Amino acid sequence: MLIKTDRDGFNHPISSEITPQAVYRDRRQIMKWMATGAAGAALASWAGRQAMAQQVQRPGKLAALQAVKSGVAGAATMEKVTEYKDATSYNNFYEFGTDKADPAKNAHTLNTKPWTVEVDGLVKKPAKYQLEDLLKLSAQEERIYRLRCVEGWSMVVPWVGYSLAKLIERVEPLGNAKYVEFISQADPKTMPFVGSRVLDWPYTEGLRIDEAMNPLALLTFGMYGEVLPNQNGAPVRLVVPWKYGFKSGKSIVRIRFTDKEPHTAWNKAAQQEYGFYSNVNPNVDHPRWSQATERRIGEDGLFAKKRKTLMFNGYEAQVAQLYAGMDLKKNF
Ligand SMILES: Nc1nc2c(c(=O)[nH]1)N[C@H]1C(S)=C(S)[C@@H](COP(=O)(O)O)O[C@H]1N2
Ligand SMILES: [Mo]
Repeated sequence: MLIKTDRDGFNHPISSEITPQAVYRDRRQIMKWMATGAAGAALASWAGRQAMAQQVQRPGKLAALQAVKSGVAGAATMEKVTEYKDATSYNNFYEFGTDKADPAKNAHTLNTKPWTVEVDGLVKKPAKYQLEDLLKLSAQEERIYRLRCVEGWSMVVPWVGYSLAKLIERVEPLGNAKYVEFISQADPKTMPFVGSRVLDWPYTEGLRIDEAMNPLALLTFGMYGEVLPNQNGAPVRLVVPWKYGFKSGKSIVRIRFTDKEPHTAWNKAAQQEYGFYSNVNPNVDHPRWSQATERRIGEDGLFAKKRKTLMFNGYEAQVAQLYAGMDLKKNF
């Protein structure tokens, strides 16, 4: 099979790779079936990779969001996908409360229609995108990424979206644009905890422009083959898989290009605890706890053995070069 890779590392999937929603199967079932078959080990492992690449069962709760399998390097971890019910009931979305169960309980008030994302600042072509137009800007890809929260839990989710780089290229950043700021919706009428004093609203996050251009940084519209549930940041969020979860802003309404490092919500709330970079790094402790291990939600019970956290959350091969020569203890 021939896949063309362009200079940015994007692979353009051919049509036969488009995953029909109907063929999603449970991975364990397929593995069991393969173990009892007569297939040779090599064939089984090849088939296993194919099977795991499309293991996701569509939950059937929200509108379907068709996607092609991503060809971006590192975009499909082989790990077991977190159950939909776990990924959608244990969340951080402080606009809807600080308890992990709050977003699932409260985020039904979020109003996602209509939704506009303003892209402005140091760009040649600033624009206001209606969600529908943003969705159409590039083909939707499925990417199975780990996401690790700074508090120590992690999950593996089949996200649907496209590289943020596609949008960035479209608006043509000016030469002095060095950073990208992501601003979340802050509507006290529909978000009950906006106005509470835990954070400075709106929730803001930021990336250096070369980080934002890395093909792994995903502008995300869906998960598990469907549009995002409100508690996971509908209708559009970021997923930056090599950074702690809080860098992945939810329900984004504005993307702004700047020449100065943007202030970020968590950095403003606790400067010594949350730096601008916030790369997943098992060797750099949070001031109040170790970051060396993690628990997978839904899978690891409270007393189960924890798993080792990987450098850059396992995406070292794809992103380490962004930080060459930087002291990652200082730039935490
Ligand atoms: N607007 C907004 N975005 C946010 C947050 C938030 O409170 N508000 N929490 C962050 C944190 S701390 C994490 S771990 C992830 C959680 O994403 P998930 O609920 O899809 O797991 O969202 C991030 N994005
Ligand atoms: Mo988090």
